[in-house]
Amino acid sequence: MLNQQDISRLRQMVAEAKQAAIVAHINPDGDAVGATMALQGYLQQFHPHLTVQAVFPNQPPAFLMWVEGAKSSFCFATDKEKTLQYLQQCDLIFFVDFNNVDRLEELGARMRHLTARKVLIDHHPQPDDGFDLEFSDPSMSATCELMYLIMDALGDAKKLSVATAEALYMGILTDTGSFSYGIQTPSTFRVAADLMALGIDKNAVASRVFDSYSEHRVRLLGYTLKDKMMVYPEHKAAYIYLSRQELNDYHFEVGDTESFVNYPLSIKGIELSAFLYESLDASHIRVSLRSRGKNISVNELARTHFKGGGHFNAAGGKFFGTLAQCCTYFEGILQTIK
Ligand SMILES: [Mn+2]
Repeated sequence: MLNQQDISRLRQMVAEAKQAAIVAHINPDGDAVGATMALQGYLQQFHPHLTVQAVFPNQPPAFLMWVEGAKSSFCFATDKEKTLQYLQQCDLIFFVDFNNVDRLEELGARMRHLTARKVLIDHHPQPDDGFDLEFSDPSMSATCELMYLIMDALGDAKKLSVATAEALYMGILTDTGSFSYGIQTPSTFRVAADLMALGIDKNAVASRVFDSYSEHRVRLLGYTLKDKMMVYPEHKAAYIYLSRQELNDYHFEVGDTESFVNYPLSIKGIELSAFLYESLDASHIRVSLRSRGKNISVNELARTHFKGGGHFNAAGGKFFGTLAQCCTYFEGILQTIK
């Protein structure tokens, strides 16, 4: 629940600031890009005294970049000096859709000494300390849902631009798998209804996000499900795994494997799914985890075994070793799950 005191403090912090940045997590997804660009659009519209800039630790996938303002966002991975220079001059920094500065990797380390006020807006459990103001609510389906409610509490929701509303809608749409999971309260549907009333083209948003894959991506999915999926009905689990070579064979681009991890869950009786794949620089294995229902917390699984975290039903982490070792390790974990 939003409390009026936090909203007043936010209003005051924005009024007092001159230069702000909005920073999302590494490998930005639809919710991260949507929340970041919506907040930027909102601040530009309602608080024009403020210079504001979206900052992504690395490049978001192309199918998210249609959102207004996204193309002029800063990308730390490709332009470190410009990004750091901008951040150094900020007196206000928003952190959206994550709650642990470690998730920014190198950018996080480079930001530690900054003295700007820090505001968290996020829906993951167990937020870190160290923020000056926290909007953290794991009952939200998406950071974009929370972001809308904050804008509403500030009294501005009815005047949002269509572009801002579409960015927010994209975040809810992607974080809930088109309104099929992660929704815990009726609030999600109320927010979606409000966004629709603002005039968004919801079919066009869905189409831009979900119908813009390359042929290579669709073939990679086919290959993965046919040849690279292990199913363990006795453990109600399945996983898929890909090497860097296989990703390269299918001309992998950022975002191509987004949502792959959800496919094994569409098998009847499977409650736990993992996607294990070699990182870009082959230094480690990226681990993406999903579960269905209330039996398995992949947040706990990721925290215990893969130096990561996330939500009860969706989380991620890392494994340091080879892909084969990671598969064996994961199979070992399955033995411990009833
Ligand atoms: Mn999210």
